[in-house]
Amino acid sequence: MTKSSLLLMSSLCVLPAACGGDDGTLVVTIYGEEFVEEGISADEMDDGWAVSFDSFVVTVDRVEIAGMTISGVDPVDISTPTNGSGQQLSQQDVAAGEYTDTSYTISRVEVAGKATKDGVEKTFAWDLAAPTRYLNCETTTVVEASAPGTFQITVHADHLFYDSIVAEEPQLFFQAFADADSDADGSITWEELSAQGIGAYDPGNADIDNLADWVIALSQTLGHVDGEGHCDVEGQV
Ligand SMILES: [Ca+2]
Repeated sequence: MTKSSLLLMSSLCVLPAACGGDDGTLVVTIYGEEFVEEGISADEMDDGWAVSFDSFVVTVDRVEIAGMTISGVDPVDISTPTNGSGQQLSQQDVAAGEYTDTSYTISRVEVAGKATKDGVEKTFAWDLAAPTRYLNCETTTVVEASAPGTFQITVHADHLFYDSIVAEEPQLFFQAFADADSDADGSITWEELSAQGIGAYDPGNADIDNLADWVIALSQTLGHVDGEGHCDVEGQV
């Protein structure tokens, strides 16, 4: 084989599907880490509230990977314990190769749970329907004929309690949400969040003046890949 033909082959194989190699299995999963499955302990929060989730239902759409678009995925309750494996969204046969430039949409997050501190309990059930596109995700998914590849959408639930949208190392607080329970019936309703200002929370340049819009904005920071991998974010797509 001549040197030039070798070069030609290697350049063609930049696109995995063009390599003509074996197929492998690509599995797409979603995982909420221990924060969703087990809750966020008082030690992990910065104001001593402990948060746990009764349900954390995420609707994923338009997963683009390996030249495919996976749509119509059923919503998944990621609060179901999985011992670290997450839950499967899809399984497909694809050409073996290394895949980058992945993206996906989280179109809805429905979260219900409670927070406790010093014998006080506050419940919440919020429907966060703020479609968010996560793209240019920082990960490489390797699919081999002999070994399946996994692309994990990782949901960082603790971000819902950040005290800043822009800080490098925000703190985790629940007190402002607890204080929003204006009728003191133990349930923090969406109407109560909408009526409450954001206090000392830092919205950066975002035009946010109530806790409902605040938690919507934070819900658009939940999506990651393969643990700590970041993606670019486009809101309201
Ligand atoms: Ca209330």
